[in-house]
Amino acid sequence: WGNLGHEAVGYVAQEFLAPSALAFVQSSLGSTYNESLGVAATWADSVKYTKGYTWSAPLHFVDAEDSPLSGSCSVSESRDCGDGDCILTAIANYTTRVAQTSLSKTQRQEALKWLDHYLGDIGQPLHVEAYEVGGNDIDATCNGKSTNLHSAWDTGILTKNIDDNYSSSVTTYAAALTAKIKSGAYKSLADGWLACASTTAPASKAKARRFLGPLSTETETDSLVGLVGAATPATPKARASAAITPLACPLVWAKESNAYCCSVVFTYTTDQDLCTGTYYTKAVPVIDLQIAKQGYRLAAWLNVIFDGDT
Ligand code: DCM
Ligand code: DCM
Ligand code: DCM
Ligand code: ZN
Ligand code: ZN
Repeated sequence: WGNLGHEAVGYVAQEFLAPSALAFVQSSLGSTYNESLGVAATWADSVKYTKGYTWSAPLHFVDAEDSPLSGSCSVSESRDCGDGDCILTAIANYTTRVAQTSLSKTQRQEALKWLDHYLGDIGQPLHVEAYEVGGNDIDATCNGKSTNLHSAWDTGILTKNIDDNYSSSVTTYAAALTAKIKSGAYKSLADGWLACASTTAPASKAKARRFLGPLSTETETDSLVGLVGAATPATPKARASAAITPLACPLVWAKESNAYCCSVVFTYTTDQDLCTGTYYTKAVPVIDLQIAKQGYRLAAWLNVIFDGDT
């Protein structure tokens, strides 16, 4: 997402934090970010191309090598994140680090800001799609202006929706999504959004074994959970060789998001303007849902980490 999408995810999440998660968010982000996940959500993009942070650029997405134009959408960790450098492993890494009391305040604040951002990006269907560089290489038109498919989904469609229906105010938009979760059309769905909320369960035993090597059979389950939550190796070199085990939930969210590539994202016709008419009308409810859902999931994720809630 662009800034508006990320801010909306953060502002929605802020409304659902349990006491200990809220206290950590407020003290960690501080006045620099107005103690708000909404304000802090765009930090990850602001540093992406700056010195010392270029390693983070591939962590904003996972290139799912599926065939959305043939109606075949899928995400596979071994196929799509084999090098361990994608949004799935990034969420696992920063889930461990945000709770790691041995890290500095700055490192834990950064871990929070990465989670704030990546739990948003994983809900953008084209951040879970390899085809044409996640749609970046597909020319598109939005409101009569030349752009690309990825950018229309990150920014163009959402900007028009917020301009037209929410007085160009992202906080008004986030408040509307929050109200839909608390008492509106999303209320009956929200529980289902948290069907996956374990911050420790590995994506699969087989996958963990591939990343971590053979484990003794009798203690396999415990070892896996322990390793997922284990302290991160200290040196960059050690980190590089000890790949992070992906977690079950980010993969679930990624599959849900990627499925929209088949059902909606690639259903435009030649020369169709993506930010008006039938395509826009189809895309807006998906974008609203994905942003609301990821905001709610971000809160639940932090609540599990800091309050032990489910
Ligand atoms: N690093 C890592 N795993 C991450 C993020 C960063 O191992 N998820 C490493 C890469 C670099 C160091 O941290 O060794 C910081 O990056 P740089 O050296 O580019 O400043
Ligand atoms: N992006 C993506 N998948 C890729 C490459 C990039 O989802 N394989 C995203 C990251 C940014 C946007 O596309 O949101 C533009 O990428 P960049 O800034 O790297 O050009
Ligand atoms: N880093 C990270 N994830 C890790 C380990 C490190 O993002 N698992 C980042 C934090 C620091 C940088 O890499 O910005 C260098 O880390 P260190 O100071 O631990 O070498
Ligand atoms: Zn993007
Ligand atoms: Zn991003």
